[in-house]
Amino acid sequence: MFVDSQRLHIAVQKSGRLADYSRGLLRDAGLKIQNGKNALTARVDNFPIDLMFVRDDDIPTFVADGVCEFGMVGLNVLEEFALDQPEARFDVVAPLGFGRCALRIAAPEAFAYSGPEVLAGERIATSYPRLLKRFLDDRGIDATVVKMTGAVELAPRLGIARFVCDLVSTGATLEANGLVPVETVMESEAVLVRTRRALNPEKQELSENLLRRIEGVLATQESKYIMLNAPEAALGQISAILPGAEAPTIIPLAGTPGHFAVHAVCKESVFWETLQKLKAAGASAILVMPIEKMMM
Ligand code: PRT
Ligand code: ZN
Repeated sequence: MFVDSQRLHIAVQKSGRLADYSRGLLRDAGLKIQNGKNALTARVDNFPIDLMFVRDDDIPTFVADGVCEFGMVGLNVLEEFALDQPEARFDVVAPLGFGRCALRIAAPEAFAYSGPEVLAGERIATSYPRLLKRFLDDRGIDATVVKMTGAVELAPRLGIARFVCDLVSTGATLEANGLVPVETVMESEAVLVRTRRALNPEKQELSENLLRRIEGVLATQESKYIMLNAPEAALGQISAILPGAEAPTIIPLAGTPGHFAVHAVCKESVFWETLQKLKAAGASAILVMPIEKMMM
């Protein structure tokens, strides 16, 4: 693959569960990505950045080798790679909030599972042998790890292993195969990973700009702007309920002494329950608005 050393390179999954989210996040960060879904690379029009579309399994290698300065990949893939290559030079810079799943050990429905010690002497099929081995070693359990590259959930039916250790999101796949999750090996989501290799000053500046933009997008995804009215006596309680808000703005309401408008940026999810609590505390005319852009 030809790599232009003057440009910054971001490795994203070509197709699969992370592909659309990864491109979407970069677009939201203001990168104008040229089209061409089947291409190996795409140029960004408004920055000296190229995207590389690859298998997710190759992303840690590309970033560690410095072929790509950044990558977006599941923490599960990254940690499995890191256990194999402890010298690999990369840092996780930010969790990205998509691709959430958990690597879980599952047992046949009929199995009376009482704790990890029952796994001793058993066979467990997985695509994540190092993560599983670490889990077992940490607990002093000696089991046989059977590596499979896909269709792990079929292993018990095929007689390859009694247990499986696989990624789970909804749990439907396990259930359809008569398996129940019994242990969580790790929680995972997509992360932004960055090479530890030194960058030249221009690339360094660009990469900081990119990071600030991505952080801005991530912050706005959860954040909401809340406006409400409240009597003076309720202001303390209301400020305490507002999720993730620092120092709300409090403005006197014209013509209604003792009443105030409260404006706040909430950096955590605002649920219906939150609104009910605010109302119960004395708030009225509560408005929750999305935030389009934010830079702290
Ligand atoms: O082609 P390439 O190698 O790039 O892709 P891939 O096929 O290896 O990966 P892909 O696209 O399937 O997954 C990419 C990443 O998405 C994973 O590394 C995880 O970080 C994340 N992710 C999130 C998942 C899931 N959720 C998930 N549910 N990856 C896989 N699954 C599979 C799981 O293996 C099982 O087969 O979905 C099934 C279970 O799903 P539920 O909903 O039935 O529980
Ligand atoms: Zn893969």
